[in-house]
Amino acid sequence: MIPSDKTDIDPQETQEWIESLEDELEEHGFERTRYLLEKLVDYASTKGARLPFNTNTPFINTINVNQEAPFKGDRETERKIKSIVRWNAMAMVVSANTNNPGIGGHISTYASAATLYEIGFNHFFKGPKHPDGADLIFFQGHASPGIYARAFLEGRLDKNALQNFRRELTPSGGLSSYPHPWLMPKFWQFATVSMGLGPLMAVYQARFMNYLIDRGLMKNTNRKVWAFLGDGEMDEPESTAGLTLAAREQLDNLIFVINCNLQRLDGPVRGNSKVIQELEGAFRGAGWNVIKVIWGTDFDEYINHENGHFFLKRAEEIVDGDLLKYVVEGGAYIRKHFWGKYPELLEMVATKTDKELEKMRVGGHDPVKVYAAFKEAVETKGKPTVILTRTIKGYGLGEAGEGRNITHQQKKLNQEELLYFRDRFDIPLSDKQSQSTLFYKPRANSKEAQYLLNQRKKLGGFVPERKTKGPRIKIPKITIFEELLNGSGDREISTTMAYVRLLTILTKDKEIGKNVVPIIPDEARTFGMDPLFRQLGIYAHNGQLYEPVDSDQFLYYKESKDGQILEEGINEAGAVSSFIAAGTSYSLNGVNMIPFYIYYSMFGFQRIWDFIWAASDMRARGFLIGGTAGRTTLNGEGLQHQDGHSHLAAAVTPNIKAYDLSYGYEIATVVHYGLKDMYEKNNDCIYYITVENENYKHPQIPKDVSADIVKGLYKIKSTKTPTIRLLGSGPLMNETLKAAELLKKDWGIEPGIWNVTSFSELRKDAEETERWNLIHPNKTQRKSHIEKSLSKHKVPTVAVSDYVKMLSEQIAPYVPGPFYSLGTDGFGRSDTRENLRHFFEIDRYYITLTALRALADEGVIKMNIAEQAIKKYNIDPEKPNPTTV
Ligand SMILES: Cc1ncc(C[n+]2csc(CCOP(=O)(O)OP(=O)(O)O)c2C)c(N)n1
Ligand SMILES: [Mg+2]
Repeated sequence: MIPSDKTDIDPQETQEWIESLEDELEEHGFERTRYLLEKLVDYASTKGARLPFNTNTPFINTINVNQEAPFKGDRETERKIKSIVRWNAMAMVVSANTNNPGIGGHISTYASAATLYEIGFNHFFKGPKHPDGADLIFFQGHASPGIYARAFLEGRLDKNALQNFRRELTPSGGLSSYPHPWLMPKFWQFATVSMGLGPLMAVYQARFMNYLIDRGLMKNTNRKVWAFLGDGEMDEPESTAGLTLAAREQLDNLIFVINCNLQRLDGPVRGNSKVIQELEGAFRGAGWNVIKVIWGTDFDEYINHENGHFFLKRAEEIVDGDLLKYVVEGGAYIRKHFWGKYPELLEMVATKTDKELEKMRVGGHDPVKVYAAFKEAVETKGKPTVILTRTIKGYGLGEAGEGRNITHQQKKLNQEELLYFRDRFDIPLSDKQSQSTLFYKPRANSKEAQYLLNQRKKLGGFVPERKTKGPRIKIPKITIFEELLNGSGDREISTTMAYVRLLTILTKDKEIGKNVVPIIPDEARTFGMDPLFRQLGIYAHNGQLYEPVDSDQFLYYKESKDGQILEEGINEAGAVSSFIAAGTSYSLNGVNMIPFYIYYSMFGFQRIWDFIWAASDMRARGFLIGGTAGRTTLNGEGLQHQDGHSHLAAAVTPNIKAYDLSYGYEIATVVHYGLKDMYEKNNDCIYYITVENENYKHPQIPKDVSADIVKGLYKIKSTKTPTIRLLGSGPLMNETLKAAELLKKDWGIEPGIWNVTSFSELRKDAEETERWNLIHPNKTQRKSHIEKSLSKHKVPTVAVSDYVKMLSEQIAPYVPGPFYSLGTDGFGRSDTRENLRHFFEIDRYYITLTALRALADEGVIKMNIAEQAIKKYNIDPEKPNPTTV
C-alpha cells in the first residue's frame, strides 16, 4: 500500500484508484495503462483542471527490471576484456606522464564510461563492413585513451603507438590527445573535444543522413548516429541547441548517451540538485525518448520491494552532492546516510555488510542495464533517444581519485595505487610489471581475444574507422559559367548576384547538380536566392503539409521531402553543422556532396569559428560564402553587421583558402578550381569566399589570368615607367580604379594596377617559398607568386581592402619596396558607402593621397604635392582616427 501524505483528503479513495491501476497493469500491461492515464489527464484538462506540467519521472530506471531485454553476451569474458581495456587506458596515461611529466591525458572519464563503450563495441556499433553500413559514433573526447586501448586489443594499434600517446612527433608515430581526424585520418571521424560541438554536430549528422535518404541519394539501412557526451558538457549552450530539431525531424537514427558521472572538471555538475532529472526534463520537454539508467541490478530488489516506495522517496530527496559523497565515503556512511533515513529502508539492507553496500553497482556500470537501454534505443521509432546513465568518475581508482573532485586531472598513480587498480580488475600482471605500467594483451588464441574479434566481425569490423576518399565525381568544364566569365555588359550587378547565378547554373548541371547542397540560415531573400526555393525546394522530411501564403505566385515557398535547400532558420551553429555533415559525407556516407553555405559574413567566423575549426579538423570539404561582406560595402546595417575581419580568421585556419572577390569571373574561376581541388584531387580543404551587395558593372575575364586569380594576385594594368603600384581587392577594386584615374588626371602619375583576390593565399605561398629557400640554400632558389609578379619594380605599393589593415599587411614583407596599407579598422556604423569609405580612409581620395605621399617619401615628387592633395580632396587633417570613435 502506498502511504498517504498530509495533503490527501481521502486516502481510501486514493487507494481505490491505485488498485484499479494495479489491476489494469496486471491485465493489460504498461502500454494500455499509459494510454488510460494520458486520456484521463487530457480529459481533466479539457474540464479546466490545471495539471502541473511535469517532464520528470521518478529517480529510478526508465526500464523496469521485468521489461529488460535479456543480455546476449558472455558476461565473464566481456568483463575480462573491459578490465584489460581499463588497465591499458590507465597505463598509457600514467606511463606518458611518468616519461614526460605534464604531457597530460585523462584516466577518469574513460574509467566512468568503460561499460557504455564496451557494450557498444561488443553488441551494437555497426562497422564499415556491416551489410547495413556503419554507424557513426561521436566519442567523448576525454575518453580517447579507452578507445585507443581497445584498438590495441583488436590489433589495430601496437604497443609503440600506445607508448607514444600524446607524442605525435615521435618518428615512429604517436596517438593524438583527442579525436582528431586531421591527425589520425584513418581512425577518428569526428572532432569532439571542444565541448558542445559534438552534440549539435551529431543532430545535424543524423538529419543529413535522412536528407540523403529522402532525396534518394542513399538507401535507408537503419544506420545510427551515437553521440557519447559528458554531463558537464551538457552545460554548453550548443549541447541542447539541437534538441527540438531532432524531435521535430523524428530522428530515430540518433542516440545520445550521456555519461552522468555527476562531475565535471572542478567538481559536481549539479551538487545541489540532480543533473539526470534536469536533463530528463529538457529532453522529454523537447520530445525525446528518455531512458534513465541510474541503478544497477543490485538495486532491483529494493526498488521492487513491498517497501520500495521508501527507496523511491529517499532517491527523490538526495541530491547529486550526496551521491558523490557516498562514493567517496563507502559502505558504513551509505548505510547511515542513505538507507538509515527511514527504518523501513534500513531494515531492507540489514543483512548486507558495509562492503556489500559499497559495491552495489550503479546503472552505467551494469552491463545488463546498459545493454537493455541500448537495445531499446536502437529499436525506438519516430523519435531520438537519450540514455542518461549514472556512472562514477574515476571508477576503480579507489583512493587515487574515484569520485573525488580532483579525479578529472588525475594522470599519475603511485606504486600502491597501481597495484590496487590491478587487483581491482584482476589483471594478470606481476607487481613489477604493474608498477612499470606494462600494457597487457591476452594471447591471440585466448578466449578474450577470440571473443572480442568475433563480436566485431559479426558487427562488420572495427570502429572507429575513417574512409579518406569518397567516390569520384566529374566536375564540368568551366564553360558552364560562361555568362559570368563574359561579364555583365551594361548591367550593374553585385558579386552576391553573380554567386547566386553560379549556384543556379551548378544545381542544373546533369553530373553534379544533385550533389550541391545550398545551405542558408534564414537569409535567402537578403541574398536574392529566393527563386531557388521553387526551383530546388526546401528540404522538409514531412513535405509541405500546408498551402503556403504565396502559393499563387510562381516562386512560392516550396517545402518538399526531396527538397535540395537546407533552410536552417536563424541558426548559424546549426547551419554550419549541416555544412559539416554535407562536407564530410564523402567519407562518412560514401556520397560526395558539395555544400555551399552562405550567411551574413559577420555571423560566420566571428560567431561559429570553433565549428569551422572542427570542420577543418574533420576534413570537411565545401564552400563557405560570407555574404553581405565588407565593413563599408554593407553600409546601412552598422556596427554589429559590418564584417571587416573574417578574412583574418580564415587566414589562420590552416586548410581554408580565402578569397575576397570583385567580379563574377573571379567567382567562377575560384569556385571551378575549388571544385576540382576538393572533389577531383581529393584535397581536404574549405574555400571561403566573400561576396558583397554593391552593384557595378563586371568586366569580361582578361586573357590568361585564371591561374593568377587562384594564386591570389593578377594584373589589371601595367605602365611603361612604373613609379607606384596600387593593389585593389574585392569591392574596393572600384575605388582603386578611380584613384588611378585621379592620379593620372590630377597629378600626371600612372600607377600599375593589380587585383588581389586573396592576401592569405599570397602570404602562404610567399612564406612557404621563403621557408623552402631557407632550408635548401644549395638549390636554385624559388620565387613566390608575389615575387614573380612584382619583383621587377621596387616601387611603393598601396594596398586597399574593405577589411582591417592587417589583412593586406600579411604580404607586406614579401612585396618589394615600401608598403602602405589602407583598411577598415574600427567599429562599423551606418551611412552611405561613400561616407563610410571616407570615414575609414579607404576611398579614392585617401588612396590617391597615400600614393602621392609614398612618392614624396621616395623623393619622386615634392612633399607639397601631398599637401595640395589634402586641400584639393577636402581631407580634414583633424579628422579622428576611425579606430578611436
Ligand atoms: C569548450 C570547452 N571548454 C572547456 C573544455 C575543458 N574541459 C575538458 S574536459 C572538461 C570537463 C568535462 O566534464 P564532463 O563533460 O562531465 O565529462 P567527464 O569527463 O566528466 O565525463 C572541461 C571543462 C573543453 N574541452 N571544451
Ligand atoms: Mg561528467
